[in-house]
Amino acid sequence: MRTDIYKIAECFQLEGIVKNIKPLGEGFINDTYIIDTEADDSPSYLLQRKNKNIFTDVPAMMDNIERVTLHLKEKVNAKGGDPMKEALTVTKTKEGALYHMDDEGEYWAVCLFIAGSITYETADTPELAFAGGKGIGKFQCMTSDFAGKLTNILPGFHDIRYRFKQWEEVLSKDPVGRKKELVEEITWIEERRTEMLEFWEKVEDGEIPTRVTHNDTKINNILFDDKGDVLCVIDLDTVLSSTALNDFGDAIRSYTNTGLEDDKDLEKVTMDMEIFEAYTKGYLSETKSFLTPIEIEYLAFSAKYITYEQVLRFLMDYIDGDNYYKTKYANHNLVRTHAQYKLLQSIEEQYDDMLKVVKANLQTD
Ligand code: GN1
Ligand code: MG
Repeated sequence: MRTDIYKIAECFQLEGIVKNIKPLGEGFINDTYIIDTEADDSPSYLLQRKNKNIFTDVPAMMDNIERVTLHLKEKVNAKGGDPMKEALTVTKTKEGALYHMDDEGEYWAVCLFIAGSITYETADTPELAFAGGKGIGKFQCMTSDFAGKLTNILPGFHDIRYRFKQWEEVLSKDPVGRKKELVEEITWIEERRTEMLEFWEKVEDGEIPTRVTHNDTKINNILFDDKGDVLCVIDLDTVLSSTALNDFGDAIRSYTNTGLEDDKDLEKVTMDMEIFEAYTKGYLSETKSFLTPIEIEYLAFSAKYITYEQVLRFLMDYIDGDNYYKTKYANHNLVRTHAQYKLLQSIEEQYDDMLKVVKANLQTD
């Protein structure tokens, strides 16, 4: 293990001498390590083994990331900001490539660790939620004039029509015989199918515009400085061209949950209205000048849409025999399904108030 990971790090253009490499975090998808270097003034780096089962075109993914980060750096430069802190920097291999493929065909990539940056696992104060909303809002504002075309490396990612296709296949195969115990859960999905498809049709026919989207807008994908201001958005693996609403909805799904994504105690899981309000305020402060009326109209709905999709994805993976998400115990994906469904219900109950909050935050200050 030691030699392998150190050998891989050596393939990249790192400043300074590598001191140690340690695993970092518990992502469901990639394996992440932090590389510390000897000298005090040489930077640390993040090394990741990209999950090639999920990211089936890592070269295209890295190319998307490089193009978006270069665009962000231009914007930061134009404002007189610090492009090394306010945008992610991809560290190339010694051969100048954006990734390294090891002897086993695994893909590795490195980016600069932004010194002094702080991350939070949960957005438990309105101030933090406001800052997070501003962070994603800024990202979307800075990329709103991105002219290039991003490769769609995750076809159908937040596309509910595509998810229903996967859903039907999994249900008809029922590979591990779990379907029979899930009559109620399957109804949760089916009774909302039309509502979700009606929304997605507006994206398909272009009524809802397509922009650069991040697609994983949890608070721990935002770096803050020591004053609590947003530096930049990280984990750009899933940058795609899609609707900005996905990013808003996914942030609400993760920020506002008063419980855990896999909470066994469903009493703890609700949508926190105060956090919703703060995130929306922060987000709209950066985006209301360019979002179109239909995007604003569907902002609150996107929280239902993405949370519903997550219920569907966890349940589908459970029926499929747990092949997509890493699980820690036998029915982990079912526990996740129930917890996300409880969150969805809480969003549905508070939906009218959510619409009011969006409206109230559109006024120009
Ligand atoms: C996955 O591994 P992580 O937390 O970055 C997933 C997201 C899900 C999330 C659920 C590429 O993200 O879409 O919402 O788990 N990413 C991918 O926690 O499928
Ligand atoms: Mg991610």
